[in-house]
Amino acid sequence: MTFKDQSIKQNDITPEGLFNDRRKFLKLGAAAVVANSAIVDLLAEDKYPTSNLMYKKDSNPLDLDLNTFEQITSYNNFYEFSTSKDIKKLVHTLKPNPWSITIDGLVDKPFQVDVRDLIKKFDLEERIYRFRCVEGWSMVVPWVGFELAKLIQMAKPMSSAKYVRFETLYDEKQFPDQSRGVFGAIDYPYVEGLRMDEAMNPLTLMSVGLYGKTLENQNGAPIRLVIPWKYGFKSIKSISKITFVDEEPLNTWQRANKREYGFYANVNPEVDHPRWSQAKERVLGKFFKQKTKLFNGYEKEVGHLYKNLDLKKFI
Ligand SMILES: Nc1nc2c(c(=O)[nH]1)N[C@H]1C(S)=C(S)[C@@H](COP(=O)(O)O)O[C@H]1N2
Ligand SMILES: [Mo]
Repeated sequence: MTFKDQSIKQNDITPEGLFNDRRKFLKLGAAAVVANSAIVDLLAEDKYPTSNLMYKKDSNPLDLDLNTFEQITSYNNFYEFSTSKDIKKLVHTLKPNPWSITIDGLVDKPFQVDVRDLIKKFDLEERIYRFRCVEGWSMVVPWVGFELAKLIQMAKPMSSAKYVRFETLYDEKQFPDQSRGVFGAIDYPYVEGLRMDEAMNPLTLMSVGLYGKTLENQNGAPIRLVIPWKYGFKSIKSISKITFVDEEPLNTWQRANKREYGFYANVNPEVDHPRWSQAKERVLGKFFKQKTKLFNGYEKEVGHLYKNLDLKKFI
């Protein structure tokens, strides 16, 4: 059994459990461990609970200052549990393993797969990205995942597929706020969407982990989207369905309040939200605000996608 298979089989064991049983972990295969510098770093520094993901490390060329694991996992938006930021204490009802995900719609190869099997099909990589919420806070996160483009290639979309629509699992037992129905904050299941070229952009990530280990429930376990140049609400959590469609999907926040939210949600310091200026942001853990950048600093990579779009109109 390869190290990768073994680590996936051991998903039921918490990373903390593995960490406490370090000798057992090391016995999984010295060669495999040595081959993975990220894991070696973690073991050497004793900094984080041991990873159960194997991935290629990001060299952090922009020299971004990472937020801590504690910060990233303790200040969250996840309305299926609560409108508060203290989601961590509520997420024990979410059971991310096993977890089935369906790929359907305008594709030649629709399929249904367990997330653990899906992960095995791709080489995972770390992506250190800025992450900016429309509420005016931001952070830098070392995500682990694979490019959405790779999954799209696997599904073989038809030429009529112009958009990709994502849905969070609907299960009132796992997500307590879903049962509040019309009295809840938003309609469920949570829905998001991307234009096909946005979905195919190499920055667009399907994330299955952060800081080297599988996602915490509060961050959208077991699989979530990460689109670093768009406001955080586009990065839909705990995905159970991905559908290829020919029309622009009506995403949850646009549906809730069309005046405040649109489909694109590109980070733009010059277009204010009715309740929040977008000119500046507070990085979690920092006292002074910093200037927000167009496309969250990823203009070089994604600016071309919006050459013919009025960014003031298409919010
Ligand atoms: N299903 C679902 N996905 C979601 C949300 C949510 O409430 N439900 N909140 C969004 C918002 S507003 C933000 S800012 C990010 C927060 O991600 P994080 O908690 O991992 O930082 O998740 C996004 N994805
Ligand atoms: Mo957000």
